[in-house]
Amino acid sequence: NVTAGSQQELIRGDKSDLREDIVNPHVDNMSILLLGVDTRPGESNGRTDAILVATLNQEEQSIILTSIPRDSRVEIVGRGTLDKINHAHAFGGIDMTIDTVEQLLDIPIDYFARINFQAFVDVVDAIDGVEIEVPFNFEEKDMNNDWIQFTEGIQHLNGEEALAYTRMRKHPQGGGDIGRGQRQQQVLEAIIEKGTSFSSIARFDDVLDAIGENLITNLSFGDLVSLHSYAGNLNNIEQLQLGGTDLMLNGIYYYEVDNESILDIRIQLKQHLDINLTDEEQH
Ligand code: C30
Repeated sequence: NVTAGSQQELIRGDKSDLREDIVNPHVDNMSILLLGVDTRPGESNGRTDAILVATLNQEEQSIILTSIPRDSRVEIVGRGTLDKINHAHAFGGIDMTIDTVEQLLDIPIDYFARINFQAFVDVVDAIDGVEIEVPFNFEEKDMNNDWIQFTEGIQHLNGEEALAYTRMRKHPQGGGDIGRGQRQQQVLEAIIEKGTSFSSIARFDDVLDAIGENLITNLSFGDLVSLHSYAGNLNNIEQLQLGGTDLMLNGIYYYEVDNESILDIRIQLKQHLDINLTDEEQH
């Protein structure tokens, strides 16, 4: 089994506790937790500032990208406390993050891919950049703290530019962290669509080699190859956001996720994964 990036097994093993059988990425509907961490070269662990769940439906050939705001106040599974969801990664790594996301959305998380800044830059550069519709003029810093200027309109972004675009949070028109989550979805969609344009598996192998330890995943190389061909027949990518409100508690900012929105997203994702709804969800 050829490895992709750095392989990491989960403590729970290959199968989510919410699954009867192991999921085969070549034929089954499945979910992938995509995590972007803010580690700079030489640093370990880091904070999961980008948290997205991708669900894939084989029959429809569709993907839903659900963005989970990093400040969402949820129960951290294994600690039993209400805290920001991105603290799960600091306390218990990917395992605790997956358990927490599974409880929040009530769906199995079958696979994960965690990347840092450098891997993100490498992925985007490996596909020769992405086309992004920039909504307004702004500037943001790159990894070396140099300013990058963004101009409204459809722009071609290289890896460094795409990273700065997905990090931008403080511009008055940018919608804060929620707007940032939408920009991450926008860029991910562009990556997935563009990713289909490089067809050679050898090239794909080079890309993964370059990313090396900056990508940590429990997907095998074969799984990634099958995802790549899946992307080639893709009909539709939909984006969902968790609704909620700002909350200040003891001087700390949280995003209080709206219960109706959670219920609504659970239903949509279960239907997309072809998982039975609970009695409550059916009514
Ligand atoms: C089939 C499919 C769907 C996938 C196949 C699998 C693969 C390989 C997919 C590849 C793509 C993946 C896995 C993507 C993961 C998700 C994404 C979109 C990641 C994006 C980039 C990334 C690696 C991490 C995200 C980093 C983010 C959003 C922010 C970190 C601000 C501080 C205090 C200030 C600071 C200020 C800014 C920009 N910064 O950046 O700078 O730490 O952000 O908000 O914490 O910091 O606030 O005030 O000090 O300057 O304003 P940050 P901050």
